[in-house]
Amino acid sequence: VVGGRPISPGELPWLAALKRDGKVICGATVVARDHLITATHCIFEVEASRLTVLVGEYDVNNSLSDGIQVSHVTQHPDFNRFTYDNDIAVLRLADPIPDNLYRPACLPDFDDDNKLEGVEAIVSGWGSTIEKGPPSNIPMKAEVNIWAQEECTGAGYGRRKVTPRMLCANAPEKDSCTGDSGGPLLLPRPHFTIVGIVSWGRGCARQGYPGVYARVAKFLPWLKLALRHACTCLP
Ligand code: 4AZ
Repeated sequence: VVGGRPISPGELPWLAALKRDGKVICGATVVARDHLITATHCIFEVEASRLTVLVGEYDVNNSLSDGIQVSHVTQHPDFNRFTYDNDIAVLRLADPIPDNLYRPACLPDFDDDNKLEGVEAIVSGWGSTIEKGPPSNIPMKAEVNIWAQEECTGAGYGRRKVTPRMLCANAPEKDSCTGDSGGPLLLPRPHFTIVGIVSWGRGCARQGYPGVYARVAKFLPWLKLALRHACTCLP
């Protein structure tokens, strides 16, 4: 996260770090006892056996555990590895998250979607704090504003298409960045609700190039199946 500040321990308990071969590669969001949401591009063609998630961790360089083993990955069947359309995936865990660490985020409801324009949301993660910088040991957060969809499709991205399954968000000098991918874009009210998944952008916090997120509300029917109806914070 560029232009953010450290979150305090326990402040965003649904924020998880995704590890591949023991190394943090992306963020993820807890939505049920044994399910998290992330970006498909984070785990594209990676076997579940190589993946673990850190839940309730703060300093990922001094983590208390190796993480919880991922038992199954559901990539979105229409993920496009060139355009990043449909960049969403569900991770199933081999063991449920322990009670004391379990605090899920909510999924949006359908009509939320057109109300998102102009709304302030929170992006968070262990990604770079400056473009091309190293990842952060502790999670950072920043407030960003969700763009009108027409503005986003007309943004500097030009030929690189922003599809209806995406949303744009930024604020001056604030953005998601490398390593934040797969993590949540959250609305704090009325409950912490995951409206976006960090997906792509051109650099970080560049003027005219907002962060692009998978638009979670577009995937609710698919998510309910992939989550096997296990989600405890459905609207
Ligand atoms: C990345 O490489 C990445 N500024 C994530 C988010 C953004 C850019 C790049 C958005 O994972």
